[in-house]
Amino acid sequence: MTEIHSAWLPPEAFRAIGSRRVLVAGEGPLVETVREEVGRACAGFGGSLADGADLVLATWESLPDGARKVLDGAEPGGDEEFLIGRRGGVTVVAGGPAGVLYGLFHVVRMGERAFGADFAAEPHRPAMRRRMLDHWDNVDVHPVMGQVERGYAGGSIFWEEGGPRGDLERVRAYGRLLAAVGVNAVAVNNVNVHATEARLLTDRLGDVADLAGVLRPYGIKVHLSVTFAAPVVLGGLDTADPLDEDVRAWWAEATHRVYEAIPDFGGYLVKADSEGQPGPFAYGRTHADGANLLAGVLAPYGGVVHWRAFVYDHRQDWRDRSTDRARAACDHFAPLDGQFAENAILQVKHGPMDFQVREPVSPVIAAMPRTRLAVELQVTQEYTGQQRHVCYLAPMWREVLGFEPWGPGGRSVAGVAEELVAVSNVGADPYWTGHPLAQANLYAFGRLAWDPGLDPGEILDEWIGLTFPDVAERVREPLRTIMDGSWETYERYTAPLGVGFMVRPGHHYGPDVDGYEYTPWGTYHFADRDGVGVDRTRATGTGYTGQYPEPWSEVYESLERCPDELLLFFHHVPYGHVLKSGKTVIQHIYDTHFAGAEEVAALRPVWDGLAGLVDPALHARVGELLDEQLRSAREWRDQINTYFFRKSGVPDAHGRRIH
Ligand code: GCV
Repeated sequence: MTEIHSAWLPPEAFRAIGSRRVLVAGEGPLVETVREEVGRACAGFGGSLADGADLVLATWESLPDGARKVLDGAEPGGDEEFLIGRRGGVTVVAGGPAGVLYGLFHVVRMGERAFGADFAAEPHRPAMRRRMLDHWDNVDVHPVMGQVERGYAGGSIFWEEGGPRGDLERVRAYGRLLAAVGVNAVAVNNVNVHATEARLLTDRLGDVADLAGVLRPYGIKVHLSVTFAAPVVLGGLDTADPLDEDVRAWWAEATHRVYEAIPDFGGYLVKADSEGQPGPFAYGRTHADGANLLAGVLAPYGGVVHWRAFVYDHRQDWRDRSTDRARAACDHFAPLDGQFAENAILQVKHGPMDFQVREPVSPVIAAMPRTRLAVELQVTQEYTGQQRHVCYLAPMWREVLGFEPWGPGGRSVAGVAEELVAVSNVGADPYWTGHPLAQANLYAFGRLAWDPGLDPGEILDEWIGLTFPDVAERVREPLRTIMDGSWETYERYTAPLGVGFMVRPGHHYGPDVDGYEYTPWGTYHFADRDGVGVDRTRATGTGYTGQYPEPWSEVYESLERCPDELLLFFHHVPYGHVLKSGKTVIQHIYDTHFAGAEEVAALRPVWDGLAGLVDPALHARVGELLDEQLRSAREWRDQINTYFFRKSGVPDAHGRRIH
């Protein structure tokens, strides 16, 4: 067992509730969880769980008449919705069972404000129907990827060396943290499904049921990544053809057994025909055929299949300039719009490539109006510093969710997507996330999935207030300084102007400008002595810009109109090309890389100033990581600047040291 860090739910965060007289009314496991939480808080802070003179937390059916009046006769909404209001010294929260749970944590976030001046009843409901974390956790330790693929926080909280980790207390604590930010679904194994993991669907199902049992009281459903080849590798059939009757019967039987073991099982998650995973292409079938097979067997039980759109050729020839990985998802899936079953959800990475620090929004999001979509984010920091660098990602996610694919005033990504999914950054590390400050990313993901309109700075403030309740006012400004702009700082010292992928192949940490340039992965920058960038225009390039509706198809096509930060994603330009900022591309590269590394150097003294305010072990951990971040940022600065200086021969206008 590892020590469990309280993250954003330290006992102190419950003081306002725990020092009051609280009534919890209603039945069922979720309301029981609320009762337990309030009971524990009251035991700690002198309140009582009984009469509700200060706070009522109740399901609609159990709401006492007096309390109902406080809510001004508002009508009940869905299971996850709640209303909160305050009148005459009583705060009332009422909703469906999940709504009461979310309402409790809302009151925790409000703290004393929940018990101050009266306020009229306000409804709260999640913007996204499903708010889900995908764990890329392996049951067996994978020889290359380890226990958790792209995991930077130690082992898995679910699995260890071939079996369940067995620390269900930790899983329960995880569920509690997730419920507090509104997450309601978790996929418990890697989308790359290897031999042992495949068996979670059959003879190892009991291990999944154990996790479901622990997460259920927090309103979290368990989902499972399955291999499309399961009928062959587990069932002994000679085909996994989605249109074959025996294949369908096998999946139907397997799914029936899953629901016998886990009646509220969420569904399957599938990575098919992608990076070596099996899929319907082997049988000449489409991805809609594949997804609909699984949707069909899940439908009787209310389950869903999440089918990933991350499909591209990872064995392409770098000499072939016509193949463009960015195009692949749209090329594969847009023609299938309207063909997916009602309970099939297409899970689309937010950008067309792979979670780079800066990408345009995936064109798939606008291209499939008749398909249910989940947008996938990456909380685990594969390409954003691997939880050794501070990189608060909420500002990036907010931009993605607020992007309007049909132009200003049109629907936003948040309005198109039904669900928000993210790859979790959690592991067996005592701080959950390796870097203690990376907890803020997990927190922000849940909050944005609930309300994509939230301001990232306010989310950060909220997280600071909950995580460091005793010293919040003293640590707030320093933490804002360190975290608020950290995504843009990270962008400055890594790959420039949206070009992406200048990381070391394989592990993806640290710079390697040409690391992927001559590989089959389709991630190129095409730098030569004259210029850099990928021509994705319709006029002279791969035609990718044509996958967007107007106005973006025109904006991105145009060298003049394309936003600076995405210039090299869409265009190949000479080093002397002048950006909207007035700088040349080469000078921009030098300036941002010097600036980014300097910004990182300024963080350590700010953090040092928090010594004595935060837990010493946490203080030491972050200090060490900031040192590594600075070392790495300088390495990035020097490799990128040197590379482009040597290619271009253009000196830095300010004569700074380039090697
Ligand atoms: C789980 C990237 C990562 C892989 C990951 C893949 C995916 O390529 O590097 O580790 O595989 O994305 O999203 O499926």
